[in-house]
Amino acid sequence: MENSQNKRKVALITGVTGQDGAYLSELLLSKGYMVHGIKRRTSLFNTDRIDHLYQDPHSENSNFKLHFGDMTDSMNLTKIIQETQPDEIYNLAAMSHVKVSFDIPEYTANADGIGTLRILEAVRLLGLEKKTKIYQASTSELYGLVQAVPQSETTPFYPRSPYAVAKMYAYWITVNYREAYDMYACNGILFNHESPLRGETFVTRKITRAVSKIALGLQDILYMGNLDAKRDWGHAKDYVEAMYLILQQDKPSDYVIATGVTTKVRDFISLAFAEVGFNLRFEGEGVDEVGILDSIDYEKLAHNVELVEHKVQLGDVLVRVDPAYFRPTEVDLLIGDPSKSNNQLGWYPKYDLKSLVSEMVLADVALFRKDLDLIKSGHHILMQQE
Ligand code: NDP
Ligand code: GDR
Repeated sequence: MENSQNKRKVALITGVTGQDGAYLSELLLSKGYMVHGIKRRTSLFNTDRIDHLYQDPHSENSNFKLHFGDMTDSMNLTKIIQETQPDEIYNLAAMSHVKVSFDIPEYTANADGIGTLRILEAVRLLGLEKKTKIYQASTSELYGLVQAVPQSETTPFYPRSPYAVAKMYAYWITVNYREAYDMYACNGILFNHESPLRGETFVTRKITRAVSKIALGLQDILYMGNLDAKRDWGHAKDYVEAMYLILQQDKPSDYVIATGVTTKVRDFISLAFAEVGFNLRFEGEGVDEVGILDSIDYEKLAHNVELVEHKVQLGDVLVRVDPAYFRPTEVDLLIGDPSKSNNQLGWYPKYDLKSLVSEMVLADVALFRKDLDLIKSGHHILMQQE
């Protein structure tokens, strides 16, 4: 523990139930913080990712506390900030799905754009501008249509979705409050980061779930959108370390957090299938492109999936393109330049893509193995496809 009990730092995390919120909570608790999180009211519990951190709210020694709230409710946010008097706010809450933002653009602008303003303004109105440091979850989606690569803190933005446009407002209002009111407010411009806790509809998790289900005989085909998009993928565990470091500097600033390595969606698919011993070859073009099972590494299959029998045969089509997953405007190429965070924060990622893919696939195999056991014992399980 880095903070002693009587002067422990207080953090407030919006989006605490999300992928990053869960890893960041773990990190800050391990550093001795009192962690407050904002969760939305939902008709069923939505705290799966943080249930292991739960503490009895009646306990006086609790160092993890959840509050109901919403990024669209100024009064609620102001009240929580007033009550918790945080030293650090990590604003992670957002409607974070790029494709869905085309369906709900107004809500996305409200939660992701104006939501950030609500946090900044609450801190200012409560007179906390000298006490409370603010981290804003900015994104590589700001770069959008490629202007230059690799993308750094000085690369111009050209957002390509309602999500990215909302995040662009959030980026600049954070900079503006820093300059106008001398607040410690920073943007982490994070490139894609993934983990076994990644939401099921983001491409990496969609792939690792499908690979696991196909290997276990629970799914036949993986339907995909744009296979040519390139992303700079890192591990969420590494990226929440960067968030923390960004708020521990002498002066506030904005930082790109990335690995500097870019990979095509198609290659991520191949890597994920290879984890279970299935080697693919891709044939065809555009919407007619398919991924075919070319060979099987039986030793790997038995080692990672513990399966001797499986449903698929050599030559089976395991991947097809479905244009329903295409986006009206796409971001083709992201590759970050992390020099500033390397040099100023001393931040370097510990995971590479191979270890990330392996961890995700093995976690999903373990998850669906449980479902398989339930199905075998007569239970009905909904095999929803993302
Ligand atoms: P997730 O989608 O996993 O989590 C988003 C969190 O925001 C969830 O806790 C969600 O709650 C909450 N949330 C959504 N809308 C609201 C709202 N109106 N009010 C309150 N809470 C809300 O995202 P990640 O953890 O992956 O990402 C964290 C942040 O970082 C997001 O802002 C994202 O845009 C940004 N980002 C993510 C990157 C990535 O690669 N993961 C890269 C760059 C930026 P619920 O659980 O109820 O849905
Ligand atoms: P992204 O992540 O849009 O980069 O936003 P996502 O994983 O959704 O897409 C990455 C790329 O894969 C292509 N793609 C598909 N994507 C999905 N979701 N489903 C598919 O079937 C599919 N097929 C191909 C996409 O077109 C895209 O090019 C994520 C989010 O976490 C944001 O909140 C965050 O800001 C950025 O990363 C950095």
